[in-house]
Parts: sequence; C-alpha cells; structure tokens
Amino acid sequence: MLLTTSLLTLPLGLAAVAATSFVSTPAAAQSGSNLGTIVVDAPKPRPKPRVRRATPQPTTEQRVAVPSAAQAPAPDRLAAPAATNIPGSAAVARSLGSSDAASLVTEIPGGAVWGAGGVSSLPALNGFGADRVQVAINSMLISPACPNEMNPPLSFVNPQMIANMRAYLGVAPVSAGGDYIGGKIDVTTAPPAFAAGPGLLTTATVSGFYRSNGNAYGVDASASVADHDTNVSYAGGWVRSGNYKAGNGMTVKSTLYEVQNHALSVSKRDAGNLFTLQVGGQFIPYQGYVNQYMDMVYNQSAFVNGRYEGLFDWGKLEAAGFYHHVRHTMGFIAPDKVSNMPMDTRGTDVGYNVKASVIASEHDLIRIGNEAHRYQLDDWWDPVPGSGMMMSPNTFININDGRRTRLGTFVEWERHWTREWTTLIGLRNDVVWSNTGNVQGYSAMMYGADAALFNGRDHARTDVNVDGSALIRYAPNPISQFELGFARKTRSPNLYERYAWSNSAMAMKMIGWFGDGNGYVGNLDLVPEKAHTVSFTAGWHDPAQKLWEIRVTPYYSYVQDYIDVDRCFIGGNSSCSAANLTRTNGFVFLQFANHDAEMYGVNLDGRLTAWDNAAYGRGVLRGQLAYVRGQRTDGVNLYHVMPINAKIALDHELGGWVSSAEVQLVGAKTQVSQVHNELTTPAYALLNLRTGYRWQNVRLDVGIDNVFDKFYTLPLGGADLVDYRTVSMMGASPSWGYAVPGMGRSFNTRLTVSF
Ligand SMILES: [Cu+2]
Repeated sequence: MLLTTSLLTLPLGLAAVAATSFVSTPAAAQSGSNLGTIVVDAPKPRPKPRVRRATPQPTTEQRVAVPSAAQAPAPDRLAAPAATNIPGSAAVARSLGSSDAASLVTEIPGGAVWGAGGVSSLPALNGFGADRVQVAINSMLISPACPNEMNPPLSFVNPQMIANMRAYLGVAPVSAGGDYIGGKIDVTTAPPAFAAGPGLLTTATVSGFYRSNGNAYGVDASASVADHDTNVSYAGGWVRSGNYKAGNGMTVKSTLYEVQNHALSVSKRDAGNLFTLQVGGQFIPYQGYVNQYMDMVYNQSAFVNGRYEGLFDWGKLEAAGFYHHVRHTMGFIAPDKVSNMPMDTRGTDVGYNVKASVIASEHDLIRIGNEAHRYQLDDWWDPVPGSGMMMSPNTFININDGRRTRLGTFVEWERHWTREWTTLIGLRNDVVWSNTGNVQGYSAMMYGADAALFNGRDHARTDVNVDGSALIRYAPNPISQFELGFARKTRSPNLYERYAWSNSAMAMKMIGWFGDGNGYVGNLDLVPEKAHTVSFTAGWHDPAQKLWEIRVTPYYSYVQDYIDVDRCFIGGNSSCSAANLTRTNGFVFLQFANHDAEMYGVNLDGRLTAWDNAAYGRGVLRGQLAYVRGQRTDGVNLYHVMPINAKIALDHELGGWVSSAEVQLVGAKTQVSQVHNELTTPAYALLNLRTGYRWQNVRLDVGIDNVFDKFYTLPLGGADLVDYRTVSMMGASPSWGYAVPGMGRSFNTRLTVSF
C-alpha cells in the first residue's frame, strides 16, 4: 500500500508555465499558499494518520480544505519554478478594491483583463483573452450567453467566494482541458473542511465593505457546519456600486453595477472518497458598460454541480457533472444611455468530466480522462413598436437554437526518471459539433437578403481537434529548476463567431466582446485556431523556499488560423462599404476571419524576504514583469495585447498587522490593431496602499487605491462610447478616439467578523 519514497516525496506533477493558487476568504486571509499545477496525489490510505515528512505530499482533503499557514512550502514541491505563488494577502488586497473576480489574474505575470462591466471583465493570459482562456468554476464550464460576453464565467463568483484559483498557461498538460489556446483558469469555491474529532466544527464569517470611488458597498458571507464526515457550507455576497470617477474628477458614465452570487454545498466523505453537491445562482439587476452600446439590465443564473474525488490503491478518480442556466437581457440604463431595444438571451451549459490518475509503477503515472460539454443558446431581439422597418414588426432572431457540443478525451503519461528529471507527454482529442437554426430580421425589407443568404447554407459544422503537450523538468539541485514545454492547443469558433449573420450596421454593432465600438458579423467558413507553443521556465529559490525566489519564462506561440477579423465589404452595403476598408479614425465593421499569427513574450517574477525578526516583523519585496507581443503574419497587430507592465510591492507582517505598498507600472500602448482601429494609451504608474489588523475574531482592512488620483486610460479598456458624444442631425452618437479612463483614487475599507 505504501508507495515508494520517491513517489511520495517527489512532486507528482509537472507544472505548466505558471500556476497559482491562493485564498481570499477572510478565514484564510493569512494562509500560505499551496501551489501546484498538475496535482496528482499519490494515493494513500486516507483513514491512517499522515506521516509528516520533510516534503509532505498534500492529500486530497488537504488540498480541498482551506490551506493553513502551517503548510509551509516543501523544498522540492512540485510547481516551484513553473508556478506563480500568490499569498493569500494579495487576494485579500484585491477584494478590498474590486468586486471583479477576473481581476485576480493580474496577480500573475502575464495576466490581464479586458475591460467590460464592473464585475464582468474578461481574463487574458500571455496575450490571449476572452474565449481563448477557458474558465472552470468548480469544474463547471459556463459559456457567455450574450453577444457582448457580458456574463463571462468569472462574473458568477464574487472574489471573496474564491478559495482557490489556478492558472495554466499555453503549455499546460492536456489533462487540464481542451478547447482553449491561451490558458485555463480553475476556480474552487467553498472547499469543505471537516471536524478532526467528535463534535461539530462550525465557522461563520461576515464582512462588510465600502469603497469611496463609486460609493460601492456590499457584504460577503460564508458559513459552514461540519462533523467528521459531512460538511454543509454557504458562500455568497452582494455588492452595489455607482459610476466611478477618473483621476481628473470626471465621472465615467455607465460603470455602475449591482450583483449577488450564492452557492450552497453539501460534502460527504468516507475513507478515500469525497462527494460534493453544490447549488447556487446569481442575480444582476443592472450593470453598465461604458465600452458597449448596450447595458446589462437583467442577468439571472442557477446551477447544480456534483463532484466526486476518490483515492484507490491504483490511483485517483475524479468526476464532475454540472448544469448551468442563464437568462440575460440587455437594454439601456438611464440617464447615461436612453433608448429602447430589448435584447434577450437564454443559455444552458451541461456537461461532465471524468479523470483517472493511475499509478502504473513507482516511476510512472498515467492519466486518462473524458469530458463532454453541451451549450445551447437562443438570442432574440423583440420588435420595438413604432420604429419602422429598422426594428419592427418581427422579432430579430440573432441565434436560433444554437448548439455547441464538445466531446474530449485524453491520455497522459508522467514519468519520474530520477529525482532530477521528470517528463510528461499527453495527447488529446476534442470533437466539436456546432449548429444553429434559421434566422430572421426585424423586417424582410431591411434584413431579408442577409437572412436568406444565411438560411440558404448548411449551418452544421464538425471540428475534429487534436492537441498534444510535452514537458520536461530538470531540478538539478535544491535551488534551481528548469522546465521546457511544447504544446499544440486548438479552439473551435464560438457560436457568434460562426453564426452572427446580419450585415446591417445596427445589428453588427450589437455583436462583439471587444469593447471597441466596432460592428461584427460571423463567418460560416471559420476553422478552429491552432496554437503551437514553446515555453521555457527557469527558477531559482533558497532551499527552504522561504527567503527568496525568482523565475523567468520566455514563450513563443505560432497560431495557425487565429480567429481575428477583416474589414467587411459588400457592394451597395452602407456598413461594409468601400470607405470601411480604409477608415483609420472611426468605428468600423468587421467580419471574423482566420489569420496566422504569432504571440511571444516573457514573464518575470520574484520575491525577497528583506527582513524577518521579532521586533520589526517580516518584510517581503515582490515584483513581477510581463512583456508580450502579438502580430499576424501579414503584419497586422493583434487586438488587446497588454503593453509591458510591472508591479513592485513591499509587504509587511507583524503579529496581526499586515500591510502592503504596491506600485503598478504600465507602459504606453503603441502596438495597436490596425484593422480594429484600436486606440493607443499612454504609460502610467499607480500607487496602492493598504493595511489590516486582526484582533481575535475581528479584522479591519483599509486601503487607498491610486493614492495620487492619477488620471490614466486602460490599455485593454476599449473605447469609451458614453462620455464623449458627437451631436448631429440624427441625434448624439459616440465619438471615436477616446479610451476608457481608469478609476481614480478610492478609499476602501472592509470589516470582517468571524464566529
Ligand atoms: Cu448582453
């Protein structure tokens, strides 16, 4: 039963380029971090007490439980050089200033967000954003049910609900998932903890917060009751914010929001088995979008999700099944936007995944897995009475019974040749079936020709995608580790990329998650995009991994058939006109199109314990830097690629007192997509300060973001479509050329009480 020492103590898992895990629940505010990328644990007889050794291998229950500060990183812990480790304090800092869960990825070098609504930004990793980053929340895959992707997966959790976030980048093993090319983010909420002995373990935490900028306030709560084998937990929160102000005092319109998310879990364990059933949902009554023509005026979701994890003599079995339903409506939130045009969507995701990790020998691990994900979408726009043939008399059918079904299968072999050398190789197949029904416009007169053209073609598409990954890790001594990875990853087009069908200007401007004010139309001839990535990580740290570490990761991707856009042209069409082909200073009309492209860059991060003593506590300097460049092979720059950026921070801890000063540096964005008419943005630097103190059950955090009230514009924020208007005979329309201003100074505070 007992495995060899090598299996128990060797890190069982190769890391992808970066992985991170951290905890943002107040209870775990001071937690250390259990990083780990591909974590496959050596099976052990669960009921027996774990043998403490120098390099403890986390058990399943340890990993799912909120990590405690006592879990110091082990010397040869698996993910060291290739994984980015974010302390819990960093996550707490994030939730003090933001309710946007996606913004947590900016704690990783190479992580960034595409600006959207206040809680709905789209994560990007190493230059790949939106659908190119797959996000799983407790194993659930949630497809955006909106032509603007206003409801991305990370909008379905509040930051404080996140117990654990892992990010896999471009050379992740195939067992991490399929159907993405940029990265994968795995989020866990409400991990169960169990009572160690007889009696009940109860915990409850409530925190209230206030942020001066936008007059935002809200509450987060979690509670659990558990005995030795059963846990019932709740996690959720509510927040409301007005429009925020930029550094020059200007109110940035259409940035208000209100959201509540809830999740209730029941977990049961016995020897070697853990089962969790979770139900929950979301409600957003409104969320403004400064970079879209429309706002979210209703978003409601409900889900049920079951997960199983079992340890056996032969290895480990993990399985999950989920159902997630979203009902979404867009409209206009007065007074910043005033109009009438209801747009509705209904989306359902249902799926399962099964993964077995088999110990084939004392040196070999085999992982095999299978998953299915079905997504169904309806998108319709009711007629607006009295609007003439532009928006009546019929319902505009944007997506009619859209379906996207994926079946994925993989096999992966990990071998620990020696203490120094580890390899991992995997192969994966995903078959994606897409289809949709026939469509119609508001009126036959204006939309009939486009609809007839679309309806006259077969909509069914089948993509047979083959992915692979290979990783080699070399850890010659306790202070250095090197990792080289290659991967091929494939993503099939989403339903809007394939099936958005109307070439009318108004309809096109309703499509697109790029926040650039441009109009988009789909392309039935799109093929999947294939990224071929090579990445190398070199990392060094002190033998105990307590004092210092530094790591550098250069990477390069060649993407065949990258799904980008072309300016559209149709003779006699007013949107896809000849002028549209050459315009350089205005909003344009675009059609999705495949182009070969390259993405390359380097990530750097490190930390150094500057002092550590009883009198002055512990001071840690940390920093990160990311550079990325993306370009099509025809010379056109890729859209929404973050300019060079860095963070330098000093964290201090003394008893119950935790503080941090952080400088965020972002370079000028000068490499912009010519085809999107993307906007350049100037360089900026921000200073953020925060401090927190804990007395027994009470914790108070205060902070100031953007201390100097600096005015700046967001490099990935897109175009401001609300604050700058051109008045013409036709009314007022957005002026082109204004980027979205970032948030000015905000005084933030949070009071947390634990019972
Ligand atoms: Cu929407």
